[in-house]
Amino acid sequence: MDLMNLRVVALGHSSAGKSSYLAAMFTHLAADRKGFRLVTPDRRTAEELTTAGGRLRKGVYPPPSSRRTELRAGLRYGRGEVLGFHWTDYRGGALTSSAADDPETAQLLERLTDADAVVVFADTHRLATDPDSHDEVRRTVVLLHRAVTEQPTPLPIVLAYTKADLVTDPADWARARKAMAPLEELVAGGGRVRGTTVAVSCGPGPRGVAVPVLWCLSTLLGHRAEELQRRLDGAASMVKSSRKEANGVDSLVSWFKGVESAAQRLRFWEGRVRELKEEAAGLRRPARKLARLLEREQGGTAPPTGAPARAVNR
Ligand SMILES: Nc1nc2c(ncn2[C@@H]2O[C@H](COP(=O)(O)OP(=O)(O)OP(=O)(O)O)[C@@H](O)[C@H]2O)c(=O)[nH]1
Ligand SMILES: [Mg+2]
Repeated sequence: MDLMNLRVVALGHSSAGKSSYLAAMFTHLAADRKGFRLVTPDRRTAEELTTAGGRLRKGVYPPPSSRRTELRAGLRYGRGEVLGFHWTDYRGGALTSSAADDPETAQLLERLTDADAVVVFADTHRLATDPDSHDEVRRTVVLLHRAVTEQPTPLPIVLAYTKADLVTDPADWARARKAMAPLEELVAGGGRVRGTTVAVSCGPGPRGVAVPVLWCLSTLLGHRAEELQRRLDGAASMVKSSRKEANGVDSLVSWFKGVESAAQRLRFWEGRVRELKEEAAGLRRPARKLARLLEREQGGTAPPTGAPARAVNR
């Protein structure tokens, strides 16, 4: 995993709200959020997204495009860039056609197996009102299962219920979440997945827009910190064993045989421990702050449980 080149794949059917989300999310995070800020090297993309984001806040949505949306962005903390990621969204058709018929589907399958994180966009309103949308859920679950089992580390997956502002009736939420039950199980199941669910609204009074991307980035930063700790433990044990073996006789014998001596190994591993400690120390503060920002952004964004109002027995 390369923290500066993370690959985030967005999945969602046509008109699920992927492009609106990207504009709302970018606009929200391009402003300073507790010391973090999203930046993109591509000035034109930044302008387009913030213009679209400004229109969204006035209730003007982008026209449905069915075009793939991409974004390369970096997350800054203070003046340093902590993470860099590449966001690619896949339109609906790629989810339902077969890899043999559609090159975009074949590419999606490939991208999913080497994705560092996945965000699934589900149109809450459509799920509650259109039974046809339920088949697409099954297809997405199959694709994700495949991606998850081929991943070396647990995969961050966010299930984003979009257009949450349109769904106010708890019974509609109950229907939508029932349709998504297989995905919710996958996301909540732990094991090979680090998942969460969030209700997102992109229009005036945006809600939950930072959660999908921050969840992915914060989880991946945590993975990297764990990986560094494992490497550090390994290097420290090499230092210990080389130190035990390093003595005058070993140096002489090694020199004579023309092999690396324990003293040389010791110097190498001591250097490695220093490097790893430095890297781990550099990540610690941003990782803690990012987790705190995520927690703040996540407040009140859990999708309603949709439990129908219970009749009161007297
Ligand atoms: N009320 C409401 N409508 C939304 C929201 N997000 C998207 N929409 C509506 O859904 C339509 C499609 O949204 P897009 O963001 O273009 O969806 P998409 O997933 O990018 O669609 P394709 O690119 O065609 O696959 C918009 O034109 C809006 O009408 C939201 O948060 N609230
Ligand atoms: Mg789009």
